[in-house]
Amino acid sequence: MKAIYDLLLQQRAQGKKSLAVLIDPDKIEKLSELLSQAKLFPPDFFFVGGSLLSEGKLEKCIQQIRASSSLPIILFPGNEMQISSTADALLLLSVISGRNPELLIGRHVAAAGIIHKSGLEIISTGYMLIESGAPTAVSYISNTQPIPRDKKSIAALTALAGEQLGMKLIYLEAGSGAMFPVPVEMIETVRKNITIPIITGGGIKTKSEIIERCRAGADVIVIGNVLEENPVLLKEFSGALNSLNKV
Ligand code: 1GP
Repeated sequence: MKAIYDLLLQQRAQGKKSLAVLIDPDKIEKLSELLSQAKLFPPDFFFVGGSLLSEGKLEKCIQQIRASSSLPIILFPGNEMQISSTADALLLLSVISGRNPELLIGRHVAAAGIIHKSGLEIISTGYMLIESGAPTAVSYISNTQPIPRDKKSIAALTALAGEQLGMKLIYLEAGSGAMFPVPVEMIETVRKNITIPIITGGGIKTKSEIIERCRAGADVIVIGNVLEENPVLLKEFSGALNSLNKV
């Protein structure tokens, strides 16, 4: 398989936007239905992970996706226990919006050996939590404060620092099930200040929210909750991406 990061850069160079479906292995009641929809209306990637996995279903979940699809599977780990060599790549997240040293370097040191042995493609990712209307699982679990929604310049400088530190992606995260997705204006400002690809997710529920965020400069849109609840929405969401990519 072509290296996933190279693929992202290539797509970015062509102005192509991507859709990633986030699957939380703890919530896979409708996974078969979602995978059937993904055959008909394929996203670009599957992301797999969650803030807290309590049921040890990561491997089973990856196997189930593999059995039904040849799309890349990217780990989006809530912690170092969510690493599996059966995926294709790992977003190595550093929570650069926060000041929790464990999530900036501590856990990375603990997991470095396992990650190295996994053979996964490692994509160093500056992960930025953005305030989204109410506390989210990710802000609670990470024990960090999100960047206020109206502080575009803090977000832009944080993303720029991430790029200067050598990170390959910036992930603007409102949090799973967020009340409000990351503001469009914030994505626009971050886009103007960095050159690396931008991923955004958290609380995105509609086609227009996808389109606005892509137009603002996001390269990858991640959707979890609404597709978990209602897999048939994938048709509409991948249609939105296709319409943007045709222009
Ligand atoms: C990925 O956490 C998000 O960044 C997914 O959020 O579950 O709200 O779509 P939703």
